[in-house]
Amino acid sequence: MYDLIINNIGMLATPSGNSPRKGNDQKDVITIENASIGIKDGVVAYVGTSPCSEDAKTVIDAKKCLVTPGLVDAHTHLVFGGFREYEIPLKLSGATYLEILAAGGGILSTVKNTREASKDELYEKASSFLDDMLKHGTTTVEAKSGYGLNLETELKQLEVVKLLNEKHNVDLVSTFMGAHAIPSEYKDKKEDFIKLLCEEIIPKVGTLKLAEFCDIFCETGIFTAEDSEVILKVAQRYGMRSKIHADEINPIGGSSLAGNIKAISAEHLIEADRAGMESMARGGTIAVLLPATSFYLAKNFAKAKEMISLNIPVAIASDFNPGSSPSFNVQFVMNLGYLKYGLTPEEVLTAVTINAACAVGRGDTVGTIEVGKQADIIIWDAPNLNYIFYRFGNNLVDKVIKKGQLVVDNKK
Ligand code: IZC
Ligand code: ZN
Repeated sequence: MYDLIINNIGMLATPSGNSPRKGNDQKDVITIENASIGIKDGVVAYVGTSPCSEDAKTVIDAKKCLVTPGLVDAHTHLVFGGFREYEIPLKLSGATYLEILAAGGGILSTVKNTREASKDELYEKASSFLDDMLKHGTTTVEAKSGYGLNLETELKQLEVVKLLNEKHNVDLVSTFMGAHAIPSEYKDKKEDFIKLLCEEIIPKVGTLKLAEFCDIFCETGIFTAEDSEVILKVAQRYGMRSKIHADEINPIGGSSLAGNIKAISAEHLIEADRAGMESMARGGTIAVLLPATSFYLAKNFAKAKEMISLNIPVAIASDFNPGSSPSFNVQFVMNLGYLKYGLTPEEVLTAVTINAACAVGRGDTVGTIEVGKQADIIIWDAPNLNYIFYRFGNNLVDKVIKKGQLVVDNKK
């Protein structure tokens, strides 16, 4: 007796296993026609071609449509105050992302808004984003802090993530990113800010167990690769695994460092060079690529195919944030993965499911549809996998099942 059965699946498409898929294995997606799935206690209990005939509390007819694992968004800055549409005229008059930041705008304007917002306001705002993300098929979301840049507001952001994880249907994974910018009160005193991070904020976040990962913005004018190593090593001592925003605008050593310290992931990598990629391949670091940011900032696109050819597992995520990627639509970044990186639909599906899950330490529980895995499943308004890359710009998700419960029914 299952709790939920999905019958009449036209095409089930899923990667397999619990580990990041690299090289030729990135495109190794299993497809089953005329499939059925049985779910018990929130977990997949049967996958195969014979229709589940047993009684179940709920039976869903997939009407010959595509079914995939729920999407994992491995890189977001979910919790923030305010928005930044005021930057549009600045950008139109030629100001770059780093120039807006250097003038006290960009991240620093979001820091001001996030410091001023109450915990309840931040919670309600992020919770409504998660509602919409779920309707677009996203069932697990990584969320970075980094709009506090002081103890009080970093903790406020991380506590909001913790609460959302307890209350919302979407699963959250928490990353501490206090090293996201130099706050204005530490302008020209970067060393003092690093001291604050290492001696006060990281120990507190670690002791309170508010984050699984520590990330840092390794970029010109922000943190060098040397700063990054110091900060990430302190965070490691407090149990946080390393992630790095690397080579987004300028390649200053972030990807090489990521491989050297065996970071779980390096993210962006728009300008990563061959040496950096080779270091990542040696270190087993997952590339988390963010094509909506390239699109929105009118920058180059990361060399995803080269990374796959070097046996680096590639994940793709939204980078949802109020500045460089104000969209959380993972379907759109999937489209860009095909159109701009030149990846196959199978490589992209792997990038937003199992590889993304592994990039946030969830490869054992989500990212594939297999017996024993958490039942996070999308029924698409699409007959096959190619179709969702073809009909770009539309929400093609019909239903979402999260931990075995039907939580989204977009056509109802
Ligand atoms: O708020 O601009 N790149 N951090 C690094 C961001 C983008 C988020 C932001
Ligand atoms: Zn980011």
